[in-house]
Amino acid sequence: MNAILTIALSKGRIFKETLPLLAAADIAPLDDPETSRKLILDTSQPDVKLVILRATDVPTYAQYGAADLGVAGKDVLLEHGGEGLYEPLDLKIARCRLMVAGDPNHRPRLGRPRVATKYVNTTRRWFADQGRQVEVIKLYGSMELAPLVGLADYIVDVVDTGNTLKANGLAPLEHIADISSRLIVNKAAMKMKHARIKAIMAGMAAAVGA
Ligand code: PRT
Ligand code: MG
Repeated sequence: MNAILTIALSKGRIFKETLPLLAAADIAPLDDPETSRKLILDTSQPDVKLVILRATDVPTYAQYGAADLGVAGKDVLLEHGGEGLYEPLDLKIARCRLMVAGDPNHRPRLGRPRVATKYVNTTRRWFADQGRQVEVIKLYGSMELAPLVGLADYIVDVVDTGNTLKANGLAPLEHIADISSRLIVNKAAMKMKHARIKAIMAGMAAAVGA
């Protein structure tokens, strides 16, 4: 019997879009995380388990080896920093753009503009690299609200269709990065479980964009 191989995923769009890629590696979950309350899912391979996490926690589990593999958005990886992780495969799923957005008609306050975001590290880096002084305000969700109630002048968030911005009178202003989800691998696991991880990577890679 092989040691268990654990793959960390988040519910929602990443789970849905990763399923066909896992299928190409002969891995099918035996439960649906949207309806099951289980956080560890068995799969068609008895020695492969899926763990279902918040999207922002996926790199942390993989970094510490609590998961061998994971699927995480590049937005989440930029913010995490990627310590202890390899990022061998762009899965080209859950694509979007990381943007600075705001009300195009709003005049920023005097002094340092305020930027609300859950991506505080990436946001600090973006403005610091340009020598722009801003005050970064950490939020955990609904960033679009912040400019509407005067909490912030700008937000940094991921944008797909732009409909959420538009519905709130906001517009994309600056493009920070193109985002897609990446396969991540714990560095020690890549050595210790190399053959099995390589096989999974090959199966998923063959299905990317297919
Ligand atoms: O939702 P939860 O708080 O649990 O966590 P999460 O938002 O971090 O996870 P999830 O599952 O919503 O997103 C996982 C990953 O999907 C993100 O890390 C991104 O890499 C990627 N992704 C792709 C997106 C979007 N597209 C996206 N549109 N993540 C979030 N959104 C948001 C966007 O910010 C907006 O609020 O969806 C809303 C609709 O977007 P528009 O532009 O189409 O209106
Ligand atoms: Mg979400």
